[in-house]
Amino acid sequence: MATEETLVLVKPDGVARGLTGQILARIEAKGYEIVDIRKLTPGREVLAAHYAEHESKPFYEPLVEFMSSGDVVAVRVAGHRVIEGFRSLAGATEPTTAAPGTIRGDLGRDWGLKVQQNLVHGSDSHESAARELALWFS
Ligand code: DAT
Ligand code: MG
Repeated sequence: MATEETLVLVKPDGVARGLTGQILARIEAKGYEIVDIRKLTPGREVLAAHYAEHESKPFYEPLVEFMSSGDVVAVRVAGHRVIEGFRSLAGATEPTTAAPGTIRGDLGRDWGLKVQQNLVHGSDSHESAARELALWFS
């Protein structure tokens, strides 16, 4: 059986705040493997494809604007049940209520903006992981 893989993004807030290393360290400390990694400022095209499910939502424009505002670090991470495992490491979407011990709970906060800046993205299913890895590592 092939090892499961997920896409992790350290978002522009994480990169700008100098938290990339801490976030990668948590992934490695958990025992997952960093298979590939790249730093880039994503264009609207990749973000529109990445966030297609949110197109009709009120936070969509602010989300695309935020995600294209600076460098992100895209990471291909491997391990048994890593999709679910990284979502657990990341914590809930809202950093205010994300559990302490999680990346968003420990390192994130609400800045009162139109979009939540919550440091990381992690694929939410096998289908999303396959689609997103193809998008960011093609
Ligand atoms: P997640 O990143 O936890 O999978 P999501 O896919 O529902 O969350 O949303 C994508 C991103 O959009 C999320 O990380 C932060 C932002 N976001 C989601 N819901 C929001 C809301 N109600 N208000 C502001 N920003 C939101
Ligand atoms: Mg999501």
